[in-house]
Amino acid sequence: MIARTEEDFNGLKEIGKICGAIRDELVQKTQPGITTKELDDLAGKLFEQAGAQSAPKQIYDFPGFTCISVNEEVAHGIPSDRVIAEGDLVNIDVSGSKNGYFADTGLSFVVGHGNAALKMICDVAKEAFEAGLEKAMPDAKTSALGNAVHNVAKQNGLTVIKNLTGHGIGRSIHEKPDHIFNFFSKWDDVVLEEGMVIAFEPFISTLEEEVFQSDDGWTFLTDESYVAQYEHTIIITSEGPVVTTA
Ligand code: M3C
Ligand code: CO
Ligand code: CO
Repeated sequence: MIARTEEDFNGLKEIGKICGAIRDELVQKTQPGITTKELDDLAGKLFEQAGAQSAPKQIYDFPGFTCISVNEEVAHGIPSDRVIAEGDLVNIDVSGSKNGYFADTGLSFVVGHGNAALKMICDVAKEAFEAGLEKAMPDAKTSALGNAVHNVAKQNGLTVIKNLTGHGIGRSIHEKPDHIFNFFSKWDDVVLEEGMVIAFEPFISTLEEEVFQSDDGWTFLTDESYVAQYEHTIIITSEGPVVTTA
C-alpha cells in the first residue's frame, strides 16, 4: 500500500508495535526445553490481548499464529512439539493485522551458547538489512536493496537465498511490489515512492541459494545449509524509512 494519511501511519505503527512486542517476547521465551507450539500458543494469547489477528492464519489458514523455523527449516516452520535445544538456530516470524493494517517482522538467533559461525550468519542478516535500509528512499529501485544485501553476504563469505523475497505489505500481508530479491535483479525494477510500505527480509545462507518445500506443504528447507533471516516492515519517506516493527 501507499500510506497517505495520518490514519494510515498510525494504523501501520500500531500493528507494527504489536508484532514487534510479540517477536521480542517469543525470542526471550525461547529457551532449551520449550516446544515451538508452546511459544506459538503464547503468541496467540498476545495477539488476542492486543485485539489483533495472526496474518498467516487470517490470510493463508496457516496452522499456527506465527512461523517458527529451527535449524534445517528456513521459513514457514509449523509450530509443533519440537523441543528447542541449546545451540539451535531459530527463526521467529510474526505477522499480524489490526483495523485492516498489517505488519511483518522476524529474526534468526542462536539459543544459548551456540557456535560462533551460526551466530555470525545472524549478525550478517542484520547487517544486510541495515545496508538495504540505507537504500530505502523514494526514487530508488527495489533492486538497490537486493544489491546491498548480496554485497554484504559476499563480503562475509556467505550467499543469499534466491527464491525467498521481501514484499509489499499494508492492507494485506503480501502486496505489490511482489518481490524484493536478495540480490541484484533487473526484474526488481519497481521504483520506491513516498509512503510505500514494504517488508524487507534478507535471507543469508552458508551455501545453498534455493529453498525447497517440505511434504507438509508449508515449511521451506535446505539440505545442507544454515540460513538466517532479518525482517522489518518499513514505510518509505523522504525523511528516511520509518520502521514500524522496531
Ligand atoms: N511472514 C512470512 C510469511 C508468513 S505467511 C505463512 C514472510 O513474508 O516473511 C515470508 N515469506 C517467505 C518466507 S518468510
Ligand atoms: Co515474515
Ligand atoms: Co515477509
